[in-house]
Amino acid sequence: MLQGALIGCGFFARNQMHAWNAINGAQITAICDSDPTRLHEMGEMFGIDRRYGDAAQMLAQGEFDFVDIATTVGSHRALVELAARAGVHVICQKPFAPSLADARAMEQAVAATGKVLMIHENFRWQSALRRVIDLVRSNAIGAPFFGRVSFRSGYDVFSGQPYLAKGTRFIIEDLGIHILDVARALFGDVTQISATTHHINPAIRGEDVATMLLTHNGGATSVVDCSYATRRQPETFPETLLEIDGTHGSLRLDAGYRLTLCQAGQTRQEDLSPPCLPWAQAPWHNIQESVALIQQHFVDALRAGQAPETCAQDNLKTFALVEAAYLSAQEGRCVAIDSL
Ligand code: NAD
Ligand code: 89V
Repeated sequence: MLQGALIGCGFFARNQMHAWNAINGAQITAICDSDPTRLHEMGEMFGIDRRYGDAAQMLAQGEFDFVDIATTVGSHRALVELAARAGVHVICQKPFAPSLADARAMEQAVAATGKVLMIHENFRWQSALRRVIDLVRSNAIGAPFFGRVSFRSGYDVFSGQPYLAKGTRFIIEDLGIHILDVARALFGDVTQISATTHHINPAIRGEDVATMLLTHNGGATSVVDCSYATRRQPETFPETLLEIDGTHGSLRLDAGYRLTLCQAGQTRQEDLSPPCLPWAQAPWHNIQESVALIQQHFVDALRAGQAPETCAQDNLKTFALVEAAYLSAQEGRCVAIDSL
């Protein structure tokens, strides 16, 4: 049984702790938060007695195989480098880092120890999206030449995550990063990107709408569009909707997790509604299920000695798209990814 320690006992970490409780092959035996109230609440909720206000002190006491970093992005580099010095595997929440240079340094720090750094990039593990990724990868519609990966909502994310309203960057860094990663999972790596952004909600600082055009290595073109300024019915938070055209068919993932697959002249529909795990709550159950799936994937990969799908080396490519999208929107030009 792998022994893990959690750093960061905030809004999202509760999902991670619920998920760890049901993971085969790993358990969380200590927790850390610099905020004593949050540390106490999490410790009581999950019956964890080893509690620390300081991550260095926790790691110095050892006995861990991995750490799960569930803090916001500003602390990721320092905590990942601390974990590297302690010689443990790391699973770290998205966004990877404040900058590409930080992300590259973090990747190198852990790689030098021979341990694994995986970014908790969970959207590609949502069961509805995973079904479509598997279909595309198994050539069910031939070679994809067009894709739209779309997340549009008016849901109030700021009440649960107030920091999202305060940063100069918002939707590409926080949510677009997931949607760009899904585009990579579906269509492969990206050679160039063009982006526009809008700032609609006056109560927040950053951009809340982004529209991105991607050219993929394999030849597909995709549109990745994200909005938290869209008043729509049905409200689809937090669903990612898909339109994919391939040389031999097409796929649509519409609101309500409804899949339509057209192949070989036939049309088939599937209900891809995710399960609502016992500790989950709609509408977040879709994301919560993916947390359980990605954490199991992390443990399975460690035990098999294999690189997890969203290992640091892989997630650097998604993170580069975030940086490139901001550069493109700022300078009004298409950005080649290998120029970063
Ligand atoms: P939060 O602010 O609610 O919680 C972060 C916690 O970390 C706080 O309790 C804070 O006191 C603690 N912390 C910060 N620095 C620390 C340090 N150096 N040592 C110990 N404790 C420290 O944030 P959140 O909303 O839970 O978000 C955390 C991360 O999860 C973010 O990176 C966010 O983007 C990500 N997130 C991911 C998803 C997803 O679906 N993957 C969803 C929501 C949030
Ligand atoms: O997944 C996330 O990173 C969240 C949310 C879904 C609200 O954008 O911050």
